[in-house]
Amino acid sequence: MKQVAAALRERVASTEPKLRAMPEAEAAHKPAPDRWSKKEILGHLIDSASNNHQRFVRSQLEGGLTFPGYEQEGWARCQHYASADWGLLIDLWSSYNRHLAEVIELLPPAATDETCRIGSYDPMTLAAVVEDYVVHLDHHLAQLARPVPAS
Ligand code: NI
Repeated sequence: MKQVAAALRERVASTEPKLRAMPEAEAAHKPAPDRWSKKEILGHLIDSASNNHQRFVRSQLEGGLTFPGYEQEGWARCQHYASADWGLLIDLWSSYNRHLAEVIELLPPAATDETCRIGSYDPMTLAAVVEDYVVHLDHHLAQLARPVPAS
């Protein structure tokens, strides 16, 4: 888990300055009416952080838990990420992930073997949930790094 924590810290350290340098207009640009802007993608990553935070903490206190999935479009819509303040989203995403890196680094080995059932997915160990968290993060960080076409 130490390596995953280090990888997560590295993602925040390398991404945060790029997000801060991105103009609000680029962050708010929707490539199509039914596609997410960069604000909405970063908001989705905050939702991923908050849902996984619950899994990382609760699985240490009580094993073998069942967690709800989260309906990503609804979460983004309810929280109005499309019109959220870009700086606030960056602050929240960066701080949340710095904290999650601490939580991950300090996970007791016994907890990482606990089984998590999430939504309709097959049961997986907490260690696999933690690893998937960073894989999912990388998928969306690649989207955030893509340039917005000039309009
Ligand atoms: Ni996603």
